[in-house]
Amino acid sequence: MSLKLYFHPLSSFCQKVLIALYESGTPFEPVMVDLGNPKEREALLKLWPIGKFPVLRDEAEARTIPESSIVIEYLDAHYPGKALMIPQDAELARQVRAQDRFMDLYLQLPMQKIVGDRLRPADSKDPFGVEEARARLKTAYGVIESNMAGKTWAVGDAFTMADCAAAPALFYANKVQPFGEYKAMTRYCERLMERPSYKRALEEAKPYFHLFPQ
Ligand SMILES: N[C@@H](CCC(=O)N[C@@H](CS)C(=O)NCC(=O)O)C(=O)O
Repeated sequence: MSLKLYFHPLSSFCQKVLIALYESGTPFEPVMVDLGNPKEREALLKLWPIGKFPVLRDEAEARTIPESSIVIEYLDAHYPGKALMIPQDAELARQVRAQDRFMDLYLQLPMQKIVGDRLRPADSKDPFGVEEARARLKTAYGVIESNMAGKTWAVGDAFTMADCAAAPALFYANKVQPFGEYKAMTRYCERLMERPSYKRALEEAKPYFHLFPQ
């Protein structure tokens, strides 16, 4: 098989790409990476020295593609399946990319900061950084709440890369900082969790949920 996805089922950025792959139905070989396993970590670092996943390897073209959004762009451009995650209309595509950046930078990253802090040793915590992350999440929640009022998906009428990014980011963000009164965002998250592509990614992540620091 030409496409290999280096990933872990629990990882939110990996789930973002899995959703796109399940939406398009593009065949790929999943290569699960346990970062706690020195050999597997080494293999990932060889592919992508930054050591973060997901990473897509296209053996047929001898190309290595890191970065979740770029992987989705690559799949749409080179292996289009039954659904495109980036619309062909240039203005809609811009809106999708803008929402995708928003979900990654202002939801995923602060959520990761809070989760990451829970995994730090007791004498290396960063309470100031965590407070900053919580404030950023609250602001992001307000923005999403107004964006999602009266809407089904983040941009236009179709499910796009913006929704791929939003699904795992919202799922985990709600665990570290519950949505509370944000009704439109709560309903959006529920819709995302019912979407078959994300349902499948979540099912596959379930065996690893115990690794998520509560
Ligand atoms: N900007 C990257 C972020 C990827 C990322 O942060 N992945 C996390 C898992 S969700 C990771 O690899 N963490 C392991 C580490 O940082 O060592 C993307 O969009 O793919």
